[in-house]
Amino acid sequence: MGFFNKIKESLSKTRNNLVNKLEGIFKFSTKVDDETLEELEEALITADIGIKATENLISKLKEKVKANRIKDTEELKLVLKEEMINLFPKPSFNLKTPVIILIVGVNGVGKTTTIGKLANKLKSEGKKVIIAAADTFRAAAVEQLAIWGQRAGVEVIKQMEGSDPSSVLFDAIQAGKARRADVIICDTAGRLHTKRNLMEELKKLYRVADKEFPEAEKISYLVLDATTGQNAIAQAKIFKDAVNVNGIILTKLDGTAKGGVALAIASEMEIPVCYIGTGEGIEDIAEFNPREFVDAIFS
Ligand SMILES: Nc1nc2c(ncn2[C@@H]2O[C@H](COP(=O)(O)OP(=O)(O)OP(=O)(O)O)[C@@H](O)[C@H]2O)c(=O)[nH]1
Ligand SMILES: [Mg+2]
Repeated sequence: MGFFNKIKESLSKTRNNLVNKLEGIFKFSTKVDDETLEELEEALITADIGIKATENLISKLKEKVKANRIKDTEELKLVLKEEMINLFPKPSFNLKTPVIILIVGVNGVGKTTTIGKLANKLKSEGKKVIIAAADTFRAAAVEQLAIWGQRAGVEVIKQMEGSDPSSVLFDAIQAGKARRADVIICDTAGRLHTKRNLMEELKKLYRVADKEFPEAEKISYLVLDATTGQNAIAQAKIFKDAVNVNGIILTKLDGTAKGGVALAIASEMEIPVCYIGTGEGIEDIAEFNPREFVDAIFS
């Protein structure tokens, strides 16, 4: 299956959700009037696009309808697509190496799985990758990551369950330097005893990365689960306030009708979505491309 077709397939429920609503609006009339825009606004909000992104889109559409004298709903759809694409901050993919990538997010969103996929992808692009198993809190987390490391053919640096996460990252950095790794990807816990603990722990990992490998680039990706819809935004805000977040990885787009949340994230967080997860397999990750994403929703 081609790359675009795969994204399209994983977005099928999202597409049905949104497109059915749009068809419902456009069914009775192909004429664009105030009522059309009001119904469209409602449809977008209920398609998980969120209030802010929806208001943004509707106000742009109103301007365009007036300026370009848009009377036809087919034309309106095209403008809507373009404005959706414009909502996304541009992701940047010129990963400078060596780089330490911290993967953060609440429990169960897909951090460990994403690390397996990302390690595999970067390795296939010719990068030398090392993984740090710094989720030492959850039982079996290290073992789960070790299996992903095996699948990807990438070394996993680990310690005993319960050991200090920053000490695992420290070890991984030493290993990375010794083996001239391009990329060190660090797993983190999604849950500790309290939220404050978790953020303090993450801050400590950032400090260790800066101190032990100052010449390396540091990137942190926040992993969000698309199936949680608007709740993902709430999570993103908590992380963004506490630690530096450079990009978002939106997982589980397959099998959810809530893919529209990508637009909500784009306009509320002003953090680029960098990758999307489209399944549980090692190949089920793609660099996020706004046009491709919007095309897949509408096609
Ligand atoms: N369908 C689908 N499932 C996914 C995707 N990414 C992850 N999963 C599944 O989500 C579940 C949780 O994934 P993990 O990678 O263990 O999540 P985590 O964030 O590391 O969880 P904790 O370690 O408990 O914090 C697993 O069953 C994964 O297979 C995706 O893109 N699509
Ligand atoms: Mg995990």
